[in-house]
Amino acid sequence: MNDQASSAVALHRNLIDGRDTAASDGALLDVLSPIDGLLFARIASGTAEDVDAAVKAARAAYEGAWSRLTATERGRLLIKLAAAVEGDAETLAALESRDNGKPLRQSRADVTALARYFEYYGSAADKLHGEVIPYLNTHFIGVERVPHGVTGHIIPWNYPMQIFGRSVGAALAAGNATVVKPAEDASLTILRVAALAREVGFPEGALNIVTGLGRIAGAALAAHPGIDFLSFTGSPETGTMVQTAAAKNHVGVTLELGGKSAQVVFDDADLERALPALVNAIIQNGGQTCSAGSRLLIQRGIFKDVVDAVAERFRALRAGRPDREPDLGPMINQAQQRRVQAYLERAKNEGLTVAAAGGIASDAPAGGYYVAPTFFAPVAHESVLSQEEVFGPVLVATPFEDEAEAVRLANGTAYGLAAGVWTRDAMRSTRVARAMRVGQVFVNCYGAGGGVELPFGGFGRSGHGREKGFEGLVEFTTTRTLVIAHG
Ligand code: TXE
Repeated sequence: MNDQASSAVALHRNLIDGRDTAASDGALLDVLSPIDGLLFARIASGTAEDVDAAVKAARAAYEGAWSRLTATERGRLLIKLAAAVEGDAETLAALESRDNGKPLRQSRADVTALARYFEYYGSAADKLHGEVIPYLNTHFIGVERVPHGVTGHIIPWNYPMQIFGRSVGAALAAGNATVVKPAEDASLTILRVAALAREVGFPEGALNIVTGLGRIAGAALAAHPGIDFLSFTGSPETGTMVQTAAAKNHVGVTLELGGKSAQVVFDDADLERALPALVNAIIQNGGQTCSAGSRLLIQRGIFKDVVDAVAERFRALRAGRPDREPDLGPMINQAQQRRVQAYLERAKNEGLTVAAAGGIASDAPAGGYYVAPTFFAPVAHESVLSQEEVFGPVLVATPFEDEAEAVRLANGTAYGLAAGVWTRDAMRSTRVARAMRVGQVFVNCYGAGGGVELPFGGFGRSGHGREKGFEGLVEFTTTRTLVIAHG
């Protein structure tokens, strides 16, 4: 494994060309645990030189050992990696909770999803067919699906394992060689999984990991002329920089940039079923989820009742340390904690009504980055809290009169990632679901537990391109058309 337990503070190095490698200038970044704010590991602060070495290693693999494998052999390696991840599940989950702060049950769910991604894409690798096109009788036209070449993957900190699985798993299955830049706040599980990949026999250079700062290692990867395709999940601002860098090299990019997703609750909804899902959709992972259900749109006749019921649940919520199975853990870092607190302050200064707030567990360490979950109602659709992604445990509720207004409000932000529709009226549920300008709509449910098989991605400020499911595999390919004259 890639960690040297020389002292309490483990050192983790990059994986380049199959070897553990220090940053070219030897620089390290401190890794603080969000649970208590204490230093517990150090990672390499990757440089442009390291990124260049990783891209060259990936190119060599792409032109060498990696490309010599058949699709079936690539798939088998991914399936072996899925088994290795499952075998290492408890260690990975504990490491993720320490590094990221998420409750252990969420870390375990992330490990399961990661293994499923490798299994799903591994078993799909040799089913990625091309097609034959009817043309002149004198010609045979074949269209084959081919990998882009060397792909770059910039991963955020909120679901490191899941996002690594959906992006890198698909890219490898399609035959690309990969260079990955994990988030500086959550690199450790990705490094460990990469070490497992080496153990199960991935050829050197097929999977390279360069940790470090976004503005240095991330920017170098996005701009590297040796990269043939990029996958980015993170903030819209950084997404713009990544897409600009990709444009300069004329390569494609998928962007997954978060959301401000609405849950629309009609007055005939099954509230017993809806209420836990309405709360969980914003509390899961401390609200640091791109598809978090951060806005409730509630039909006016039941507005007060639903707000009261959600408020009651909110008051019982506790943020706490991951090993105590709290409702939510800490925010990822101090900057994110302050960002959420600033939104809360601003909302209060603007006179928004706090319908309910949860608390911070009494045994949560003082140095951790905890935030009490807060529910505001009623909140105007135009307010900052209704329009901007907070990425924390902050929920707003807005009343609506009728179906047309519900659709207008649900689609009324710059984002378009996910939506929920709660009604017993089957015709209406389908009509409203199909009017949502988002990549995924949930009817009488919310969230898909990873949703490995289900295409996912956004409209507008949520980004473009699709990940997960077979669509996500196709994104990591392009085509080559063969025009063969035979008569
Ligand atoms: O994101 P960044 P941050 C949103 C969420 C959050 C906000 C800020 O609203 O509050 O973004 O989070 C790398 N070139 N999401 O600052 O900067 C960085 O190292 C290339 C939504 O953490 O976008 C990390 O690996 N890469 C979201 C990744 O980009 C750069 C998940 C994401 O970091 C870079 C996370 C650069 N110049 C945050 N600068 C979602 N869609 O789920 C940084 N990076």
